[in-house]
Amino acid sequence: MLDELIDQLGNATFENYVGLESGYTEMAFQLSAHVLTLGYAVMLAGLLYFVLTIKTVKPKYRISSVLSVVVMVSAFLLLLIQQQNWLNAFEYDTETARYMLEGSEALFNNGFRYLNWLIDVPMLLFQILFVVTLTTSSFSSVRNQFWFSGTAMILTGYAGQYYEVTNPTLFFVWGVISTIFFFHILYLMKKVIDEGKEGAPEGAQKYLGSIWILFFLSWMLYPGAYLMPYLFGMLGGLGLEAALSEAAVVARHMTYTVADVSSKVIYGIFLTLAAQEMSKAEGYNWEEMESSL
Ligand code: RET
Repeated sequence: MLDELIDQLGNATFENYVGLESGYTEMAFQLSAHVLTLGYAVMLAGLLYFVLTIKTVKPKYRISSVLSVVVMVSAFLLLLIQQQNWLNAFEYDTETARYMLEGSEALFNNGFRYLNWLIDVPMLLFQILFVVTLTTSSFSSVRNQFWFSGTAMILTGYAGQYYEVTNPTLFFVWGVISTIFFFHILYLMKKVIDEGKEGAPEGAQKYLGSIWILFFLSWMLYPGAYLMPYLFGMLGGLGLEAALSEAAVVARHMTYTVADVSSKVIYGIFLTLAAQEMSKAEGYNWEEMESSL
């Protein structure tokens, strides 16, 4: 069955294979559409939060909020397009009562996400450098390494995702190369946070501790979503064919959305909270300034 589908769909991602083979029930299709919509709606709400709270921190910490604004705008636009891509890829067929690939304008591809990461990953990594004070590492060296490994991780993953159905070996080889860069990022981030905690006020230290846990868990979700067809295939015990199910597709959309909201919005909010604590400790107390107006 799979071979026949591969002839028709080539390097398309597995969402299309499900769309051609069995199609999506109303519930799976709408749940996906709604989760994708929630994703970009949260980015617009986050945009307002970061603009409105910018003055609650000392000017030297404000670049962090500015970078969150950049992340929100880019994510809003690309996630909106990602959702449109989902809506345009499948058509409702009254005979089977399924959304099918047949007759659609374009195939579905998660590539918009990857392009969004190309902007957002370096921004999210740079952001923390404007909040913490590094004790031993050099700012520009960490920044350059963040940029290099962040970009390399995404580009190799982007190449790999085209092969998730047609060539599992290539899919995994690109995935492993990408993971090496990912581990480098995790290592650097742990170092940055540990250094940042030294000398930071107690309240800020607590937030920095939470930021590490949030960072680790939310960034781990992305490789999980990349592997989703294989995770479902293993659960089914039948390899890739068993994974061609709408459950795996919905799970991937949900995982990406939870990851996006956590790694961009909640992370940015925690950085703002840490910067507020630091500002207060340095004599910049927004709440008191407000009440004296
Ligand atoms: C890929 C390919 C498979 C291996 C690994 C990956 C990691 C992706 C990550 C993405 C993070 C994105 C963020 C976006 C926020 O805007 C590329 C899926 C390890 C960690 C944080």
